Amino acid sequence: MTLQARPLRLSTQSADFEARFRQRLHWSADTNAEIEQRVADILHAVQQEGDAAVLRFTERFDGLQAQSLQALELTQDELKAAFEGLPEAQRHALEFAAARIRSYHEAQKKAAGESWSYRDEDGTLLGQKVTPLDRVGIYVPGGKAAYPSSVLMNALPAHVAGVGEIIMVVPTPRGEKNPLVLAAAHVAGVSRAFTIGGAQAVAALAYGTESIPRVDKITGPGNAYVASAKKRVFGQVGIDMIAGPSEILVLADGSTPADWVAMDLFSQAEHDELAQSILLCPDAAYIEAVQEAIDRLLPSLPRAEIIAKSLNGRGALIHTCDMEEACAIANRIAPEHLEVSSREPHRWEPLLRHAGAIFLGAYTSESLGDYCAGPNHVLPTSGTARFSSPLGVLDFQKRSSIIEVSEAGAQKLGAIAHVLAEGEGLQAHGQAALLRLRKA
Ligand code: HSO
Ligand code: ZN
Repeated sequence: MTLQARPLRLSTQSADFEARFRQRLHWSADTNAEIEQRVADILHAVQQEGDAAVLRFTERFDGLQAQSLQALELTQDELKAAFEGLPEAQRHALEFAAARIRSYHEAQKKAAGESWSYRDEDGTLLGQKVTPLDRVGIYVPGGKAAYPSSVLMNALPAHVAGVGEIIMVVPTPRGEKNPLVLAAAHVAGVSRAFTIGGAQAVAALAYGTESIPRVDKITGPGNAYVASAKKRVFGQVGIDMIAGPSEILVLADGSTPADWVAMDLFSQAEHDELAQSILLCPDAAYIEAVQEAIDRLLPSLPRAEIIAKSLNGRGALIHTCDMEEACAIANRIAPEHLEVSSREPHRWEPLLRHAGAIFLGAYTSESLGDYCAGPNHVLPTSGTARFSSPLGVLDFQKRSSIIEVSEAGAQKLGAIAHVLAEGEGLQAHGQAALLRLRKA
């Protein structure tokens, strides 16, 4: 049987567009009660028993046995050896990508992650002091979603932010290590790494055990167990986000070779059967050309089956009246990745408000952003780009307000504070302000 990928064909002009469009977009992270209960039990056990529980679950779920958790720690020498054992092309690619990701995040820190202050007319000093987190945990998935690039994307912004200690956990079923993941940890400057995963690793990072220090924030993607564990420990520690399946939206005016766009749609579809690839285009003939390219190019890809399932189940090729309407629909979708595959990307960019990352022009394939353009590839999914942002330096810092009131300032502010404190019935607040007023 030949594989076919036929994304849903929609036209904004057809009467049933709205209903079919909404149905195609719908996705819910259905929380499974059984998973929730198992995760709650694992968290509780790790909190109570520490290392012993982590070892027990690691043996049960990953088939990896060890005498102690220290035995599951990867040494810096081991990470370095993994790097040195790679072919030269891979070592170069990792270092090249890391350098660009580092530069981008350094620019981000300069623009938005520095302390600032000013003095008002009374000489009162007001400002914001930015400090890095002391210690963070980075969850790196194992198995089929083991992405060395994600190690770089999580660890490098933490490093640039100035985080004191970066602890990586990576599930390692039966002890089979992924050399590229270890090498990426070396390149990104991970401080300590453990071959543990699942809810038990999240628990160890959140609560701390005899061998694993408690962290302040946990970032990085994972399966349903990891997502559920991250949600549960939130509050005790910070978390980045709960990521859904990958998404790409291509906004095309018909000027990019159809093969390029078809491959870009595949590039996210190949992540996951639930990934979503959508094309928005005002040119009906071009949509035909992209479908033809899909048919022709798909069979050559090793992950054709995943791609076909993703495109058939969640993909769409949408014919719009014009580019303006395509931009409006893109904003409604608020995709993780938005490619503006147009001759005039800067004409459309001002109309685009909601997207995790915006890729401008025919040469900017989303895959370049996944690996080495520089910006982070950990992005808001499932429409959350309406209110959230890519992972970055700011996620590894926190801000403290700074207030130094001058004597003159205390006179003015004291009178105001006194009035408001009286209104709230809080006498000590009012008196603390009044005591500092100059006696007339
Ligand atoms: N596109 C994925 C990231 C990734 N792609 C890693 C390849 N490797 C989510 O943004
Ligand atoms: Zn990707």
